[in-house]
Amino acid sequence: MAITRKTMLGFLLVTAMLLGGAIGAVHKVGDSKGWTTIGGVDYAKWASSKTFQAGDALDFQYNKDYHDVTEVTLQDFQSCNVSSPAMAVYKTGSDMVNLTREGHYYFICGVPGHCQVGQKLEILVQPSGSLPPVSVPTMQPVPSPTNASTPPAIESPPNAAASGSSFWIGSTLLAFSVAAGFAPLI
Ligand SMILES: [Cu+2]
Repeated sequence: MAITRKTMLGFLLVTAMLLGGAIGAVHKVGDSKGWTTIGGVDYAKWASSKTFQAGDALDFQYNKDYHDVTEVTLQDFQSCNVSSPAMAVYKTGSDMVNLTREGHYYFICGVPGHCQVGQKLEILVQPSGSLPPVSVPTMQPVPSPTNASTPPAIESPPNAAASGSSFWIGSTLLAFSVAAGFAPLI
């Protein structure tokens, strides 16, 4: 019982750590307004209100008939230039862009005129904690659950005490019922 609980606790801790490190946060660009030219969304302000880490993702939600997501260089970002080959273009209207590395990312809308009116997003991605390589985080969480699982071993005595007391109560009840059963005979 105690071993099963410890094993499960350790497994959950490791899983949580791996998920936390591998998947990261998803940031919906522009929040409820999405990726648009409508409503004068200030994407620089939006970005400055967030913290981006390697492993996070950007969720671009937009009408694909009117917009796209074009990843460009700093130079093309500053000049709103969509004519040179882009680093990446997303067009589905619901695009998840994984921020796999730290550093700057630059996105603009490739539809003429949209970048100029503010549909442009610069992201600075911070390193994800102190665990950049994939193989290291899988090794490091292992000692923690072992340490963390030491306290739960204390749970065993209370369980034993509980089952002991219930046995005692059971015996007492049995004794009473036996006594009650024999009472008429006495
Ligand atoms: Cu657009």
